Amino acid sequence: MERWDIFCRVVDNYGDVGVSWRLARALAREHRKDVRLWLDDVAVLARLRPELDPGSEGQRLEGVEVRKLRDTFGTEDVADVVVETFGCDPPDSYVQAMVGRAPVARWINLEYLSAEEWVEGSHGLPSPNPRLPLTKHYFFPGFTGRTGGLLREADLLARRDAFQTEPGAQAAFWTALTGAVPPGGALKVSLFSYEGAPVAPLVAACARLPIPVWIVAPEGVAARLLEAAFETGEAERCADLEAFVVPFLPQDRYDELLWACDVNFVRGEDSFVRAQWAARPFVWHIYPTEDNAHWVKLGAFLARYTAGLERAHAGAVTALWEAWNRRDGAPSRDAETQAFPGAWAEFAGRREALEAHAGKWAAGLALRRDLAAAIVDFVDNLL
Ligand code: TRH
Repeated sequence: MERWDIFCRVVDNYGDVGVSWRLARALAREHRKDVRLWLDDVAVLARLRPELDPGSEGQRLEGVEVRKLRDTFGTEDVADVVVETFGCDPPDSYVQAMVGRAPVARWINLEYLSAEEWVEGSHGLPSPNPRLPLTKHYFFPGFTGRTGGLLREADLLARRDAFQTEPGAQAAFWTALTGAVPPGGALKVSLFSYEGAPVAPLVAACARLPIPVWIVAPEGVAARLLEAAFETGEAERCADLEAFVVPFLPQDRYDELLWACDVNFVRGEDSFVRAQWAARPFVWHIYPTEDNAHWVKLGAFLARYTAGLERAHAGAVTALWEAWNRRDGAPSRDAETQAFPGAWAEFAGRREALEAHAGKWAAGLALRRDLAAAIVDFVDNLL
């Protein structure tokens, strides 16, 4: 069995680990690789996979050997394929040990996801190590055939379709999650965001819709913003508006929340991709970067995502995404409060067309090879 070592150092939040775990599991489960996932902070993965012991130095889950990162490695430790995620660099002693290994290990850097054009030109490029006789190859996820594609488990879309076409499965999910089943015709909204998201204006705008609305936020930033919206009186509970803060979900159950809702507010990288596979309208809170480069990333994805949409629908998506990411530069609270309801009402009012588009978008992406298959193929061709 080919040995793969995947290294991940937690920057912050959950996405680095969320993506690394998905890749490790797919390689073990679908490509029969002998995979070790080296994490500097196992506790973060244990949040997504509560079966894991956060304090363990080594444990197995779904065919993956989850290891706490250490400093010392020898040549015999070096795998056939080494994947560093998001440029995290394996430990120095591991890189040194790679020099002595024959045949030389194939070394991949799995980069962050972006819809920007330049990614296609950079995907697969070699980068010789400046000091050692080693070469690392850059592997970029993406939305086109000239990138590494997106993580997508082999059974994901079949499980999604079974859930979304089976009212009993949805009722069971809602009952287990909230103790109740949403009223017929209710608009179900999931919330996962960074600080600064205009959650209070969203809740106030939901209360103005002529239909029942259920808002569900797993514990974290969005849940705190949701509770604050009511505590500050910016939003009032009313007969047709239910808001639930639920425990942070195991990663595979979070997919079910995305499948069960009508609109999903997601963030970062992994939930952003999972919302696309859910084939439901979604709003992306992009990870803000100091240099404001995230606006370019947001615009690049919106351009691809809205290309197939009627202009009016595309405008509604763009307006809500920009308001959610405060493109208008965090206007004064009253301006934002006025602007938001309009953007939300426009978006919510076009839900049927946007859901059809979301289904087409997911189906289009699913025509491409998934990222795990692509990375296996890529390293096989390096031999
Ligand atoms: O947590 P994030 O903000 O992670 C971010 C991104 O990865 C970003 O690219 C990176 O630069 C930054 O970290 C450092 O968002 P993301 O990527 O969606 O990861 C969240 C993970 O948590 C994802 O795998 C889904 C999972 N999740 C659950 O398992 N249960 C839950 O209840 C929720 C809300 C999320």
